[in-house]
Order: sequence, then C-alpha cells, then structure tokens
Amino acid sequence: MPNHITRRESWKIGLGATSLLALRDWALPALAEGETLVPFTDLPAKVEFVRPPDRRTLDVRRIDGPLTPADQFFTTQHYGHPEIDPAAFRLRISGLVERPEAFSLDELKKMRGTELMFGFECSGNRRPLQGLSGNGRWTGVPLKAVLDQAGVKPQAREFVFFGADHGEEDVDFRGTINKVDQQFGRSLTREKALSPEPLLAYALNGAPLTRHQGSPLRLLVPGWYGVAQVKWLSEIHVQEDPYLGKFQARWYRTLKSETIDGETKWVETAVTRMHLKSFIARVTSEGGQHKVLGVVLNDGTPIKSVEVKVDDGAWEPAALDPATRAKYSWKLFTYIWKGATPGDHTLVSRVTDVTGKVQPTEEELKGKKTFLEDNSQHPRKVRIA
Ligand SMILES: Nc1nc2c(c(=O)[nH]1)N[C@H]1C(S)=C(S)[C@@H](COP(=O)(O)O)O[C@H]1N2
Ligand SMILES: [Mo]
Repeated sequence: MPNHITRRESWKIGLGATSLLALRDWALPALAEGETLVPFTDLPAKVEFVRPPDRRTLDVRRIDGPLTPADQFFTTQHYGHPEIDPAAFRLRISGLVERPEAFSLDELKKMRGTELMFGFECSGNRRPLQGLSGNGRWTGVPLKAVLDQAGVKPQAREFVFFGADHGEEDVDFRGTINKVDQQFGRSLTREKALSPEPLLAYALNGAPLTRHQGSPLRLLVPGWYGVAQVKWLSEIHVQEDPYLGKFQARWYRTLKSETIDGETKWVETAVTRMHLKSFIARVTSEGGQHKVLGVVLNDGTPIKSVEVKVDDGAWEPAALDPATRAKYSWKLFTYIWKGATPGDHTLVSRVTDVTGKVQPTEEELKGKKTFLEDNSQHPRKVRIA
C-alpha cells in the first residue's frame, strides 16, 4: 500500500496545526514519557522521506534503538528493485575458479552462518537529512567460505559482484556514445574478497531480506560505504584484470585538492571505507532539560571520543551507547544539554578515533569538488521556546 506509507512518512514540518499533529503522531513511540521533540529549524519546510517508486530515507529523528527496522531502513539503487524468486535463485561463481558453481539459497543457508552488526551510509549521505544511513543485524555466510568451496585460482586478482538489476547506459569513448545494457557491478581486490569479514547476507534483523534490501542475497563489506553492499547478488565473476563498470570506475569517485609541501595536487580516489562522521539526529526536552541524540559512522576503527558544542561554547564530552559497541555497528551517542535558554541555538558534534583522526569541519573539506563522502561536522539549528 504505497499511499499509506507515503502519508505516514512524508509529513510536513511547519507551524500549522496539521503538521504539529503529524509530528506528534510518529514522535510518541520513540520518545520517553514526558519527552517532546525540539524541531530542527535548519530542515527544509517539506521533507519527502519516501520518493516513489523506490527511494526511502530514514527519518533520523525517529531513531529509538541500535537497530533500524527493515521497513525504515533507507533504500536507494540505480535500476529499481528486481524481484527474484528465492526458490529459483542461484548464485553463480564464474571465471578463474577451479569449480564454477551455482549455489541455491538453501545450500548457502546450510553452510556455517554468522551474524554481523553493521551500520552503513550511502556515500551521498549528507546534510540536512543524513537519512541515507541505518544499522542492522545481518545474518549470512562468509564470502570466503563460498569462494574457498569454488577454489580460487592463483592468477585471480579481481572479484566482480553483479546484481540482477541492469539498465541501458551510454558508454562514452572519445566522444562516441555506445548504448549498452549494463548490470550493476562492483569489485573487490583478491585480498579484500578473501579476507574473513565480507558476508553474503540473507537476513536483516532476524528476518529474510526484503526486496528493498536486496532479497534474497546481498554482499556486505563491513566498514565500507553503501555502494559496496551489492544487492540482489546474482554472480561473482573472478578475473585477472580490473573491472571498469560505470558504478566502479566512474560514478563512485571523489575529486579533491591536496596540498603537500606547499604544492597543490588534484587527487581522484575510489569510494571505499567510510570516513569518520557524526551527526546530531534529534534534540528532545523533558522538564526543562534537553537531550541530544546522535550517530557515529566510520570504517570500524575504535572511537576515542564524541563531543558536542552549543553555540560558541566549549566542546563537551558525549556518552556512547554501550549497546552499539560492536566494531562495525553505528554508534549512538547522547549529550545532556543543561541550561538551554529560550531562543535560537546551533549544536554541532564531532568524533575522534583512536588514531587521532578528527571529523573535519565543512571548511576543512572545501577542497573536495564532488559531493560524495561528505563527512563534515554538521551544525544543527534549534529554537528553544
Ligand atoms: N544491485 C545493486 N546493489 C546496490 C545498488 C544498486 O543500484 N544495485 N546501490 C548501492 C548503493 S549506492 C547503496 S547506498 C546501497 C543502499 O543499500 P540499501 O538500499 O539496502 O540501504 O546499495 C548498494 N547496492
Ligand atoms: Mo549509495
């Protein structure tokens, strides 16, 4: 019932009576008794959390626990949601393997399974919504176990993961456009593909993957941005040469200037590991006291601290939620904001990891020309009544 979902999730934020009602409607289950939501004044007047037919953004103000429910998990993709019959499904392993194989879902489920707490964001996730992010408890079989069964040949260098989804693309070669039907594909190096962590997942939060989440099988590369998490996985092709498909070699690139020894250079990099990021998800008030809830995402490097700053005040420590301690889980943090005065305020968070890396300011990221991988500190504006 798409209309129902749209009405429930794409409510308006404003001062009208209807909007306030809608706001209270969803806010109640996530909030403790007596708590009310302090609206962000930096959000656009109208927010579309569901963009038919196939996009959904998490309303981060609704976060009420470590796991994102499957029906709220963001969803985005390039060629729509293919529908695959799990009974007829086969995962093909082709190319440089000793025994080309086709695994049914049952065969994969019979292999030794494992669970992974893993939160990720789309590399395009950014202010003001930050809603292309979520955290899940995933179940699946280690990619390495499946590849070992097929027997990877010594000359294999590049592992290409194809989704069942495809579409027509213009491939430009020196001004000549070729129209080709292309599958969604992403690749990993041999070292990464045969490392213990990547997972072939068939369940999210204990239930089979939904169609939005890549049913019946998806790749998960813990610590990496969303684009690596190939949904509707249908084939793993093992080859020697680099894979240069559109979503590998062209669309998921970052261009930035770097100054080394006073000399400015332009650098292009691939989108891989998530950059260190935090954002404030909501502010609530209860009996004159205010609470800030936020999210940390990164590549799994342990976190040293998260801090919150109000207006021109000092950075103050926030507390990390112990329920989100797992290496690749997103981390939730809370900060008790004492003595909030009526009027407009700006709140911002920043995270530091144990290697000393600090989340950059927007100013520090200004050499980045492309919009992906925006992990800048995100000042949020609120008005205290
Ligand atoms: N097969 C396939 N997998 C895909 C994509 C796609 O277009 N096709 N999009 C990727 C991108 S860009 C992101 S951000 C994530 C989103 O995953 P989600 O919809 O489960 O949140 O899926 C990734 N996996
Ligand atoms: Mo993405």
